[in-house]
This record gives sequence, C-alpha cells and structure tokens, in this order.
Amino acid sequence: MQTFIKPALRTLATLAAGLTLSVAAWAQSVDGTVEKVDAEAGKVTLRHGEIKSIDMPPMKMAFRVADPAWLKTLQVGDKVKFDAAKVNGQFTITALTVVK
Ligand SMILES: [Cu+2]
Repeated sequence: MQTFIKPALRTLATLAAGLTLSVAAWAQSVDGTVEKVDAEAGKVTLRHGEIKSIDMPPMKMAFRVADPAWLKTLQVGDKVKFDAAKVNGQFTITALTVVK
C-alpha cells in the first residue's frame, strides 16, 4: 500500500509547488504609473489602480519597496505591474515589473 501512496504524494507536492509559483505570478496584477522615485527614502510614488489584496481603491501614493535596487531602474512615467502588501505596518511593493 505504502509504495502506491508515496509516489502519489510526491506528485501532489510537485503540483502544489507549481500552483504556488503560478499564483505568485498571477497576483502581480495591479497597474501603476511611476510619479516619483525617492531612492534615499526607499520609496516610490505611484498612481495605481485598485489593489484588491489590501482592499485599496485607485489613488496616488508612496510605497516602500521590498528591494531598494528596483528604485535605480525605475523612471518617472514608467508603467508597472505590481503586488503590494502591508509589511510591518507599511504599504510595501513586494513584486514589480516594468511594462514595456
Ligand atoms: Cu493606494
């Protein structure tokens, strides 16, 4: 019995890992436009669309970023897709892609 169950469990674990990856990619769905980059403060100001994950309507606001290196590549006017979460009480961009 065990010999049959173990491979099945392994397959399930592989499937679950794959799903987690695609969910992470899918979640990066909020549209934004870069309005200001403040590398010293580690923040970027975006005009953004609705962010369902944190229940936020469209607005213009400043975000912290998970990786400060992203700020070096961003320019005012860039269109981005991103994810945001509340990290230590601050709205933080957790994933970011510049839309070409
Ligand atoms: Cu906002």
